[in-house]
Amino acid sequence: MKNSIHVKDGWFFEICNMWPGMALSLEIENILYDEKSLFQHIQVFETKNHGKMLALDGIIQLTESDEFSYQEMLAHIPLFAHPRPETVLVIGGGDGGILREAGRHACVKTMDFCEIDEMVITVSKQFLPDLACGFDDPRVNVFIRDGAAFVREKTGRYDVIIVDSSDPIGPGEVLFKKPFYESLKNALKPGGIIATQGESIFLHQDCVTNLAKITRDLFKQQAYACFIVPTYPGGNIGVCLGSLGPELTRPAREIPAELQSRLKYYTPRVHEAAFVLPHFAQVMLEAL
Ligand code: SPD
Repeated sequence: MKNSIHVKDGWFFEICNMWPGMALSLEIENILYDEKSLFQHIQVFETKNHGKMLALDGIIQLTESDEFSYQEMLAHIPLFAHPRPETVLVIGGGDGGILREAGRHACVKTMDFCEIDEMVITVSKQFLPDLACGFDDPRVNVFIRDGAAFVREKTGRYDVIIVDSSDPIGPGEVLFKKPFYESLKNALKPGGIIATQGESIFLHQDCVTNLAKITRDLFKQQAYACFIVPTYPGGNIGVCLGSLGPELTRPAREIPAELQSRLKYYTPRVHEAAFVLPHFAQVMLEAL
């Protein structure tokens, strides 16, 4: 097994100053990939019990055992809240999982995809084919660029924009700032919706309240949903949403039975339930 700063005695440790005093560990069997790209340290592990795992700069992005929860919720909440999403932009998420989910919507005609780090796509195609299959969809147009710069150039172009960022440290930092959200809003068609990776309501309260404030200032409607992902710190993560029109907290369309049968986490009831927050979080976000 190759040496890595995040691996000791056969265990991977996610240790990050965003959640001081705790670590998340998974037992691993092998390091399949361990290289630095121009932007970040990319690692793929074979874990003992959770399938393959992708980590960027030592932070778990996904494991094969529970990735469905994150990809389905980040993609299907905004896509089902929109009455007819035809043009979609996905920023970040070079593994392809969000594209895989967005592609399940027959009404979607084009999916622009912008990722700063081409090596994440290459590595995912090699090691994570069940996610990277998202790139096989002929409706996908791939742009290898800084997502903030890409979206700045677009006006009134998209029905739904999904931002699958890493944490606000390193290349993802700019994706948590107000100017980026102003660009996202400007890139939406009338009635459009944005959904962004919203960190944990338990562990990253400054980040969550900051995103809620930004979206509240800019959008007609704003909401925060949270859900379970066992292999993220605290076992949960959220989505921050802004809408120029449609109600966010319930689906605007029925889910086709065939599509529902292929999903493991998202249902219309789970969509609505994800916005029902614990009391401390409700108070925190209402106090803004
Ligand atoms: N704290 C980790 C957040 C990871 C968000 N991005 C995951 C990428 C999966 N498509």
